[in-house]
Amino acid sequence: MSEFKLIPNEENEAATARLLETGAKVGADAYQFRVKNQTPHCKFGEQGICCRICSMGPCRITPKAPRGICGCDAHGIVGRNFLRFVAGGAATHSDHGRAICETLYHASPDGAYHVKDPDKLIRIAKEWGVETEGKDIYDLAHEIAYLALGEYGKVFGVQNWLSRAEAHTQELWKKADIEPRAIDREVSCSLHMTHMGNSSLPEALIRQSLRTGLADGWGGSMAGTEFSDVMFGTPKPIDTTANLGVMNAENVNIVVHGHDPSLSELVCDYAEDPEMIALAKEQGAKGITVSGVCCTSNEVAMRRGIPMAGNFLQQENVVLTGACEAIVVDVQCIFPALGPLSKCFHTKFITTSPICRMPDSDYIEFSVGTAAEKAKQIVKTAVLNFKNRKPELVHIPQLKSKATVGYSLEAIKKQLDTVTNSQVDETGTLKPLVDCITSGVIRGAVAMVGCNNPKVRPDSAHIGLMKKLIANDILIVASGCSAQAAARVGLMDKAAKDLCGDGLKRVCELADIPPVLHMGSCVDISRMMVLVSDLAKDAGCHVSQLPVVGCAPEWMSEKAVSIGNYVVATGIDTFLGVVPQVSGSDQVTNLLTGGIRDWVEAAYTFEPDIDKLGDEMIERIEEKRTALGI
Ligand code: BF8
Ligand code: SF4
Repeated sequence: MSEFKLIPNEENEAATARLLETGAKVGADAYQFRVKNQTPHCKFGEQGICCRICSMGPCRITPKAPRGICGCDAHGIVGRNFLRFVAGGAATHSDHGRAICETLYHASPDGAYHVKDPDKLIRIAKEWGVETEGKDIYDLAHEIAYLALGEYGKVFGVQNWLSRAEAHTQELWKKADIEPRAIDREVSCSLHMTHMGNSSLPEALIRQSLRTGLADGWGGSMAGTEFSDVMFGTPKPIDTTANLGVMNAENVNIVVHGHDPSLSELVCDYAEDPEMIALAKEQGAKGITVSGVCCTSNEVAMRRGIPMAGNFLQQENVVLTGACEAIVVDVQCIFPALGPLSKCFHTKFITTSPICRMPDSDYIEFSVGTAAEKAKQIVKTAVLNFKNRKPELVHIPQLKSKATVGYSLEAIKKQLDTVTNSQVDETGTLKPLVDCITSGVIRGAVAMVGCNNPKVRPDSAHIGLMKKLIANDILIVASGCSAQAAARVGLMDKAAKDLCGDGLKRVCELADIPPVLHMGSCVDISRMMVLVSDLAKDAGCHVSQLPVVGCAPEWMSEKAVSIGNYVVATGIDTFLGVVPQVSGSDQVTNLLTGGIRDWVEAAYTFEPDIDKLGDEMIERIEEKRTALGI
């Protein structure tokens, strides 16, 4: 029997409880207390039947008041609220992607940002029909970045990257009239459709939700992923560590948090600068440790092996260690609570983006032109803050797991290639994976994604489901906070193969991979879309026929629902453990959980009982195998 053990949930929870004791000493607030104040939640909000899009309202639907003042019924209100939610998520991911394109547009050999993966840039240029012959790589980068920025407001036509999808998927999109046009247009059109006095027909609202989701996944998020790879390198398998124990009590601790690697990459660079390390030593520290929270952590872990301190619901914990000199944030998923919380400690809460301004923070605006100087200023601020630490408040839970991360699509194909020694072209093949699935050695795959959420015992659904799935020979690709949940407990340790069924275990051994593959941040779910499309092409079937499903058991953000929409619209059944705020309309619920299957050959399952959710996923995978005759 194997000695390998995951860190149990109880140990993580005990660590949090111990940190909250430190918090109590300094009068710190924490999400656990705020949840209590906010519970029970407003029933109208939970069901999606409160409308406040015009000032005749707010209107709330009850049996006695079945229509708002304008006459809109529950189905229209729920559908509009859902579409606005999706538009918020698509806008957020896509604007992140736009920032990456802008950074690439300004990349230069002697500037702060470079082209680290010229091959990938050339591949994209060829895909987009741009001449590459004899062009300086930076000229090409600027040309492609300009074209990519144009995708946000393109006058006519649909997103360039739709052509990466399997042919049948593209046909479905055309037939359902959900091919995304300009990214900004889809977001804008969603807001237009949901303005007072426009659409209240659920079918039209949900159709636009799918289209807007696709503008994210096959547009804005894909730009974020692809051009981050071009600038910072396409991830390859790399070893790192995860959980709060990656922080080091003897070092200056800088925690990077947010989503845009343009900031965190440079912070990591300067943290390695001998001048900064010498300064840290002068302050009495032994060195500098950078660790990450949320998706920015995924970005720098995958490309540089920077340790992962935790996911979304760990962000307050890193400050509660009393050993965090600076928590440096860019955009998205950042608790405004970090401002007041950091004031209870010596921690500097450094905001950097005009998109994310918060009270009680030190604002050091970061932009492409001043990136190097600002990154240095941030690192220096953290280092000089070491002497303000209060040793009596320092407690870092000694929990740490090993993890191998960085499985981009390119890396997965390469890894498979090393197993089979097959002759592959530069873009590789997934045929060995197809063979494993066809033969039944692996039953299928699940994309585990999304946040954690206090409505679910944090991370328990992610971990419980992953354990169940790998024991059933189902391979997992993970991203975002789900990936970090896995890494924190040890599921990305290659030794976790011992928790798999015999088939998956053998594959992990042969391919030298962990059973849960870290594919990156949430924008990197675009990698998964290309993965399933290529898998379908290599298997000679449609995406919707593959024994593959998606799952976000603890999701919380608008971005997560935008993701859900493009995953479903790509033909992948998607399982949610937190029910979206649509239960006030059976018409909208029925569309999402069934009706949209007529358009995209996939739909949602909402199931808060996590055990059942797991069973239903396994059942779906087996149904698909049976239908394929494998
Ligand atoms: O984009 S998984 S909590 S960190 S929204 Fe946020 Fe959710 Fe984490 Fe990354 Ni994604
Ligand atoms: Fe009420 Fe209609 Fe205005 Fe919504 S749009 S707040 S339902 S009057």
